[in-house]
Amino acid sequence: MRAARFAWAGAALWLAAAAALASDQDVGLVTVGADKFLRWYGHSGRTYFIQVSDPDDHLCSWTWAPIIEAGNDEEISYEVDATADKSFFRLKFTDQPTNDPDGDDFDGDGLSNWDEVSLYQTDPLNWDTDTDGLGDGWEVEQGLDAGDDGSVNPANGAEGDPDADGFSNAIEYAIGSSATKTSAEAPATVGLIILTPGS
Ligand SMILES: [Ca+2]
Ligand SMILES: [Ca+2]
Ligand SMILES: [Ca+2]
Ligand SMILES: [Ca+2]
Repeated sequence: MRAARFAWAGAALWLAAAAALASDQDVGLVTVGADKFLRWYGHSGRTYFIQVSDPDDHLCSWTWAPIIEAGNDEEISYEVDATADKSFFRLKFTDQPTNDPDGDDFDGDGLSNWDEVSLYQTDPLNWDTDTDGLGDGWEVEQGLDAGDDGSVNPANGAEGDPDADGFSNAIEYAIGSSATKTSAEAPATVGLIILTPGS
């Protein structure tokens, strides 16, 4: 288990399941001396992720913890510590088969599970974290914010056009061109062919 600490005091924990009932998990807070741990039963074949509530925006904004745990039919512990007034956590899991929980790409967006939670703060179980129709991997590749659907900065959403070439991100994504370079990769024209019945 990777070492990571998050503030904890008088908290709550939510479960979210990608492929199984949340009630199937038994999660608790365990105190050992001055240390505190989230502890749950790790089912074999199940992969676990943890989200931490943003202390400045509790229950609205969540951060992916840099941790991926594979269940092995034994308890899993994740250390947290108590420096904040309150903290909240979400345990997410999937039953997708894997021999490489870190290196696999569960949602098929081109980013490994580990890179999503440790580098990009994107959802490893959702190919389009901000639901703007642009895949996480493509947004990262293009330097767009995969956590902003355009409501913060329009350039990051489907209608954005950061390279000002007249083609929206949605179009560039659909045809596989660059959203940030007005290069030869970008389409010169978009044609519309109208078919009419023969006379
Ligand atoms: Ca992925
Ligand atoms: Ca993703
Ligand atoms: Ca997106
Ligand atoms: Ca975006």
